[in-house]
Amino acid sequence: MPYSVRNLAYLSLGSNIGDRESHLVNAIARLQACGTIVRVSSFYETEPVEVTEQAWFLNCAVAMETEQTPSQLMAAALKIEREMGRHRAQKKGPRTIDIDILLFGKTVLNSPELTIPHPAMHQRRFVLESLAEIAPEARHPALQKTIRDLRDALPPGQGVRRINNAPRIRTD
Ligand code: PH2
Ligand code: MG
Ligand code: MG
Repeated sequence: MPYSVRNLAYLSLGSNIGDRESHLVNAIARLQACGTIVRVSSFYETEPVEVTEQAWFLNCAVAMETEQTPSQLMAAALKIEREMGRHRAQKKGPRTIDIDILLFGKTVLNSPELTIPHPAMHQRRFVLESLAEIAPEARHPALQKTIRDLRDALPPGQGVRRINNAPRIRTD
């Protein structure tokens, strides 16, 4: 059998166009082709950050075990985005679905195509609240802090509201 490595990756998913909830559910279903989804956070209604003149997002965090490399997983995520009709009109602007790799095991990677950990994750409440729900003790391998500590260190601001009646996604 060929040698393979299984890694635990954390992803952030977001949508602010159309049926946002369906888009998150649909993207999670498609990601199952890339490995095993082990946890999905609640869905969060979140204030847009960085490009603020756009609709509020629905965001969630996903934990998955995968034998793919970071660049294979990123390519698969971009393909899912395209298949789900994402058009890249404006950087950080409105989108049907965005799938970002936050953490990939203990990997620290800075290539022109891909930066891991995600370069903005420690500044974004929508990322840290959803990720802290499923992995509070996970460690940012460059900053050497847990997700809970990064979340607690955020300055006030960036509205994030957990949705109570979001779909329960089975991971068993
Ligand atoms: N994604 C961005 C920029 N700003 N804001 C929220 N609330 N949620 C996002 O997913 C988001 C954002 C760039 O990918
Ligand atoms: Mg993004
Ligand atoms: Mg992205």
